Amino acid sequence: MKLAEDLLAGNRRALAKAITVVENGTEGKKELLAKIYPHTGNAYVVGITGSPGAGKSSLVDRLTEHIRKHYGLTVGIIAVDPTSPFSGGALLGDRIRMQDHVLDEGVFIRSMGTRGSLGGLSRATKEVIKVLDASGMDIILVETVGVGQSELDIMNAADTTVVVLTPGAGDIIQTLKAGIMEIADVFAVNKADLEGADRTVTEVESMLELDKERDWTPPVVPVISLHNKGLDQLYQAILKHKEYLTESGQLAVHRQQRLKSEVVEVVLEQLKQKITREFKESGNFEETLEKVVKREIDPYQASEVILGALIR
Ligand SMILES: Nc1nc2c(ncn2[C@@H]2O[C@H](COP(=O)(O)OP(=O)(O)OP(=O)(O)O)[C@@H](O)[C@H]2O)c(=O)[nH]1
Ligand SMILES: [Mg+2]
Repeated sequence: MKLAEDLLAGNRRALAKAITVVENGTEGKKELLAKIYPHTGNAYVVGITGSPGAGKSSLVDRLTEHIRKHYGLTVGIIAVDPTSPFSGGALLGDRIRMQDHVLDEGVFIRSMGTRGSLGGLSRATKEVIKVLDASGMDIILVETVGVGQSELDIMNAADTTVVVLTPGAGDIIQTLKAGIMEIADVFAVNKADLEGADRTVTEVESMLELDKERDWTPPVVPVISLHNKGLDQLYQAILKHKEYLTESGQLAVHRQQRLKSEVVEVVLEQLKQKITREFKESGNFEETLEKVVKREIDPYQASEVILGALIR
């Protein structure tokens, strides 16, 4: 398969095309994923999440530049926007901010919208991660706004999760409500040029102190994306977490667990597709549904008829 070969050789156009193929589920997706899969597992995936407007995109942009300049590593960026129906090269806001990277061969940016299904978005994100990984990206940054379950699912694909907060108690409360406080491996208090940043750092630190059970205490790093401040401290905190995961053996364990549950996810997804397909093709299914409507059989009995037909 030429696309897979070109991608593995590091060709950028092939990379862009491959992402479109896995995202749209077009023909060749399964073959492509099968070909590239043995070449995945090398990239380190960092999730960046936080409330709307916390400065995630700015931070991803600045951090990418920092990593390129000082460490020479290649960086793949996936900006996931669950509120946007659009996918493709880059969304407008990101395009403006990220234009500096356009000429940098070591950076690849891709924005993803929902295209109708939130669950599908998290699946597609995981596949785009594999494509970037196989293309040889050293680090993959996944930005998503932390507001709901599907975003939590997306962050589940990350080795290290950075939660971005801003000064002021309101942001901590919002983050707590969204359930993303507990998924943080590292906290970045962005916009530390604004008033109250020190207090926010202290507040988060004392919250973390209450939980003495954990053997990794997330560092809280003040950052000013706007002025390129704190970027190396943040990067070092990410590396430290990576080192902790590696040395404790958890990195391997987490990755294995993720892959195993991914298989279940894919099986369920395929089953769903198969059922939907058969529903459309077979009159029997319609008949079964009608029986439920007429209260001749109940939904459980109907599901047994349908599942029975599937494994026939
Ligand atoms: N004062 C200050 N403003 C910042 C800083 N970083 C980002 N901003 C501003 O915060 C606003 C939001 O930044 P974004 O990077 O778009 O935030 P985001 O979290 O990606 O936003 P969404 O993706 O829409 O949720 C912009 O106006 C930025 O200029 C900072 O360090 N200090
Ligand atoms: Mg953003």
